Amino acid sequence: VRFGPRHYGFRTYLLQIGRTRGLGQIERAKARVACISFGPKNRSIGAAAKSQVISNAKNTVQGFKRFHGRAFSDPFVEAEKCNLAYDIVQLPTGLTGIKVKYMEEERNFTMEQVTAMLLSKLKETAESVLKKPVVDCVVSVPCFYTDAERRSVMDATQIAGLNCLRLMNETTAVALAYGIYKQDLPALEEKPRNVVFIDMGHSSYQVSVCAFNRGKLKVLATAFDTTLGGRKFDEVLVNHFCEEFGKKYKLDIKSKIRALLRLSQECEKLKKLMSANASDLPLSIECFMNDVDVSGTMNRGKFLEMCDGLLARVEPPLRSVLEQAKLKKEDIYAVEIVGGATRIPAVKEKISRFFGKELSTTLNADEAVTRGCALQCAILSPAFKVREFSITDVVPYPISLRWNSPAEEGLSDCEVFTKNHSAPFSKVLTFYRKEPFTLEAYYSSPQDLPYPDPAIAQFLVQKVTPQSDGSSSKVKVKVRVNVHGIFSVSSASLVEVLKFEENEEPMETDQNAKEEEKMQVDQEEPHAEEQQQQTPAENKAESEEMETSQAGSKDKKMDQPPQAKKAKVKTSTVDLPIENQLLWQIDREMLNLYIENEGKMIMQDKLEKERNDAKNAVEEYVYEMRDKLSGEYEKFVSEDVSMCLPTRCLLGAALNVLSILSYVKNLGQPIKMRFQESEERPKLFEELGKQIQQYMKVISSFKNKEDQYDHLDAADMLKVEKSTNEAMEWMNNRLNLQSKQSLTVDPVVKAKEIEAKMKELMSICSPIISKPKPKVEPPKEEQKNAEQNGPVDGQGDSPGPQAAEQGGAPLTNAMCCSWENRPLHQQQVDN
Ligand SMILES: *[C@@H]1O[C@H](CO)[C@@H](O)[C@H](O)[C@H]1NC(C)=O
Ligand SMILES: *[C@@H]1O[C@H](CO)[C@@H](O)[C@H](O)[C@H]1NC(C)=O
Ligand SMILES: *[C@@H]1O[C@H](CO)[C@@H](O)[C@H](O)[C@H]1NC(C)=O
Ligand SMILES: *[C@@H]1O[C@H](CO)[C@@H](O)[C@H](O)[C@H]1NC(C)=O
Ligand SMILES: CC(=O)N[C@H]1CO[C@H](CO)[C@@H](O)[C@@H]1O
Repeated sequence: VRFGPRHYGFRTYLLQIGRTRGLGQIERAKARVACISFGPKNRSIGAAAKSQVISNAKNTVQGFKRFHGRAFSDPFVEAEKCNLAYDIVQLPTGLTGIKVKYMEEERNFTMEQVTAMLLSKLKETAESVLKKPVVDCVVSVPCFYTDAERRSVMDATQIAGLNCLRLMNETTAVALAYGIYKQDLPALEEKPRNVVFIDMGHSSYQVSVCAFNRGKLKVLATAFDTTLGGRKFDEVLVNHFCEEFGKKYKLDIKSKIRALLRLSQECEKLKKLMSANASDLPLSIECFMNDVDVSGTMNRGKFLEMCDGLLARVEPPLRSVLEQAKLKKEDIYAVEIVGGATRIPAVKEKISRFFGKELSTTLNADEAVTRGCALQCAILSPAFKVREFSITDVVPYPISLRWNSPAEEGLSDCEVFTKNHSAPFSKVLTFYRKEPFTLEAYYSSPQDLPYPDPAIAQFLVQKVTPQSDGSSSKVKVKVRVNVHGIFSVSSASLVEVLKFEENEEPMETDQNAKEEEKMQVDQEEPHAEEQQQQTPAENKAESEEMETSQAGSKDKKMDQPPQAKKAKVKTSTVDLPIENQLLWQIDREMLNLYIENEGKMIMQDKLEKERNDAKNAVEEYVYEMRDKLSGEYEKFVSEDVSMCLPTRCLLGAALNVLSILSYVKNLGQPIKMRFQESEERPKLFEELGKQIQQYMKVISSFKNKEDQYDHLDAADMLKVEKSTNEAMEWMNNRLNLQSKQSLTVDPVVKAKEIEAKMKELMSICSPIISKPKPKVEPPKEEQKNAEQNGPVDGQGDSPGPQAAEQGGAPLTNAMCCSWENRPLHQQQVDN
């Protein structure tokens, strides 16, 4: 899932296993528009909602991704508020929510709930395409998302009943989509290939530089402008025309949200036209406001002048990634661009000029991110066999811990993850304490943060006690940035020094050996340790362990806390509980409530859809019947049923459509049945007649002692004769009665009965008369037949079943191999 832009919507790829081919194929399912419209009886999600953007403007929400994990008082939210057609509100938690009228009631929804609505719809779409339950997903987010935003998206996936295997940075997803198919990447020991990825989408601009080796990608640096995107370019046009039309037609466009929305839509179209056409282009809207038609013109040159300020913002992130990664322009192998707004010629030109290079567009501009997510999902899912591809990402903002230091009588802090530190990653820190303590995590360079609050969370390490001699205990704390890019204090343990020495159980020695290696770091500095006991606040990063997100290690559950440290000789460790207070975290109880509510809303939509479908069915039925009653059904109508059929307006007012449907069907059904019976009856009687004739012929041939039947048993043939005569009598009788029956009443014999009669006759007669002649000396003709139908020699050229299978699937085998031994060929996926 690309947690994505507004216009191209919420795109999704579904992975399907080609069962017969044993190969994972990426198939594009439906692109979903990230739009939800709330109605009096149901919600519309996706394209259905987009059509209501103007007609139901106040209750149709889109472009809400940016509010995830944001307080209502956030200046960013404040600034966005006036551009929205729908209302946003401050929720009791302080977060931003949306306010809509749904089911005739004012309702406030959290952002997590709104996104969950989209995800639920996606889940449903996926399930109906795959015809099986879908639970796992990979969701992309902008690489600049902070912890609060990431957690908010994670919660949304939970509300939708999905299990998010990984939140993936959009930039990284693009890099994966690029790298996994490349056959010619440098070997592991060679110098990596550096590629810059540039993604300018609807609302933001992200740049990353990645180093590729065979089967491996490492993000070296990322940079971004969180508000530069296609939307800003549209705004320039909108503002221009608001001003121009304001003067020319004396209209205050910004006061009317509908007019503004229509103008925005037109400006977006105009912008796209200008990307392809440099001449003067018109923009005109009929009945725009107060019944006034408006029109104006624009051309690329003029537009570019107006966008000067925006275009100047293209370069800085490019420069930043090179600086951070310590690369020169010559070190860059290729510059790949994706995202809708990179179609703007001036943007492309700026980038190309900066790198002094032609830009590559090997990736699909709109779908590369989703494709990357789909691939990552395949890598993480045990159901697929995909080439190993390891991804190392970077931490975009430095993260520090702060704690109260009793010894120093104040706050101490330490930067645990520097900017562009590898991720996912965990570190173990050691503290010396006598009582529970709190660690406060925060982003340490707030000036770089596109988010107003640098706080991440507070972690209270509980149950810390002094050692038995009263001195400080050693507490090991594990901190990590997980696969989702979310920071946590994942575990803490108290190391107790035991008074006695004892041999460990043999099973544990392996792990102990490792443990001791790490511990030696401490033991090397015994003085320091003593000192630390006096100044308990001292800490140091004692060991660092890289967590690689290996493609091959699907079995490893990355998100699980590491196993508790095993005791080493002379010490034992006790796990300590950690209580965390995350910024803006939804508590479990609320989450459960949201899950329940989403379920209810899904049910309501289903009910409404059923009701609506039934209503349509009634209408369709009634109109079809009306036509036919005066047409082909006319002869079959006994009473004036047409008078009883409800009219369209009656239907409109009908509350219980389902009962109406059954009512009208009761009226219409007999007529329809009579008609259908009268269509089928003659055909079936004809068939039965033919069958009877055939048996009569055999009977007479047998009686004439013809060669062909002289092997048949006389008693059996008597049975055949009896059944055939009986069937003929039955048929004549029914034909006779039916011919006297009026068409306006039910027929004396139904098609089903004729069919049954025929079956009965055949079941008695056919086995008898088709008994094969005993084979004394089979005639030549029969022998030929036997040859053709007999087992086929696999070596031969004859198109036997085996050969057909091979002939039909030479490609299949080739693809199977290629999937298992090397990645899919690009073409296979593009197809
Ligand atoms: C919601 O209901 C309205 C009619 O009540 C219908 O037109 C619309 O298609 C429904 N939306 C969905 C998504 O079923
Ligand atoms: C929605 O939020 C607004 C603003 O906080 C509040 O005034 C209103 O009462 C809330 N409505 C509901 C239905 O909770
Ligand atoms: C550009 O637009 C103008 C005005 O609509 C039109 O006459 C012209 O044919 C277009 N040129 C191209 C290359 O599409
Ligand atoms: C990208 O995602 C990873 C998680 O895989 C996260 O640790 C990292 O901070 C993100 N990187 C950037 C540049 O945002
Ligand atoms: C490991 C690494 O690449 N570190 C770099 C991260 O970015 C800063 C600049 O912001 C560089 O100075 C570091 O060398």
